[in-house]
This record gives sequence, C-alpha cells and structure tokens, in this order.
Amino acid sequence: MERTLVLVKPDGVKKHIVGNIIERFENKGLKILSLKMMKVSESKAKEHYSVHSMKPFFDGLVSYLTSGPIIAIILEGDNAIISCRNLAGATDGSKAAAGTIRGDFSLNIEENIVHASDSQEAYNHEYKIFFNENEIMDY
Ligand code: 3AN
Repeated sequence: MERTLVLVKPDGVKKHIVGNIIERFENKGLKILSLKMMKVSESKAKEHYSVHSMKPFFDGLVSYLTSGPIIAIILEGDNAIISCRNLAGATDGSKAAAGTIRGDFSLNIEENIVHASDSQEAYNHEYKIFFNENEIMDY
C-alpha cells in the first residue's frame, strides 16, 4: 500500500469542482485517510515548493498556493503515487490529455488545479507540512 498527498489548489476550490475531483480519486479505488480545507501560510507554501526555490516561477507558485483556501487530502492505495499523477495529467493544462483533471479543467501551467506527490520522497516531505500524524485515519 502506498500513500500520496493531493492538493486541490485555490483555483480548483474557486471553480467549485472539489467534489468532481475527489470523486475521480475515489472512483479509482483510492482511500481517503485524511482531508482538510485550509489557508496555506507563506512559510508552508515555501516549504512545499522548496525543490523549486531557485526557479524563476517560485514566487508566483507561492503566491498562487496562498491566494485562497485549498483542500489537502492523503490518499492510500496500490501504486497511489503514479495513479494520482495519471489522474492529474501533465503539468501544463494546455498539454494534459482530455479526461485528466488538468486536461479537463486547466488551460495553462500556472493554474493547474491539483498537486499530487511525484515520488515517495516527495510524499514524505510534503504530507507533514499539511497534516499531523494523529489526523491520519487508520481503517
Ligand atoms: P507537477 O505539479 O506536475 O508535479 P512540477 O513539480 O514540475 O509539476 O511543478 C510544480 C508546479 O510548478 C506546477 N504544478 C506548476 O504550477 C508550476 N510550474 C512548473 N513549471 C512551471 C513553469 N515553467 N512556469 C510556471 N509554473 C511552473
């Protein structure tokens, strides 16, 4: 069993498609272990995107993630990481395949609706930014 972190980013919440997005992960067979709505602080956003800290788009990423409430979700299932990446689609919404979340709801790379951990190491780094251990359900 594998776990992954999914974020419905501020544009996804503003578009009222949270239910649609969660339904796709549940339909796939992934189990929700924790879920919360929150405003992300600047320090948490910087920590989350720390691998991109030297990139020219880093400041834009941080201001985007802090621009409104997000939904943070921990999902569990076989091959959860790659499965959620496939459901999210390519990073750039204009290139993402139709039928994926980004392919269906995003037109560009800046506002691409969801985040999904891209590796076990990334998940281990990311989930602690949004969740305490005692918030992760065991069932
Ligand atoms: P993904 O979210 O598909 O894992 P990453 O990790 O390469 O993509 O990038 C993290 C985030 O940074 C993306 N979700 C996207 O919003 C943003 N991003 C990536 N590349 C660019 C770029 N060239 N210009 C602007 N934003 C970018």
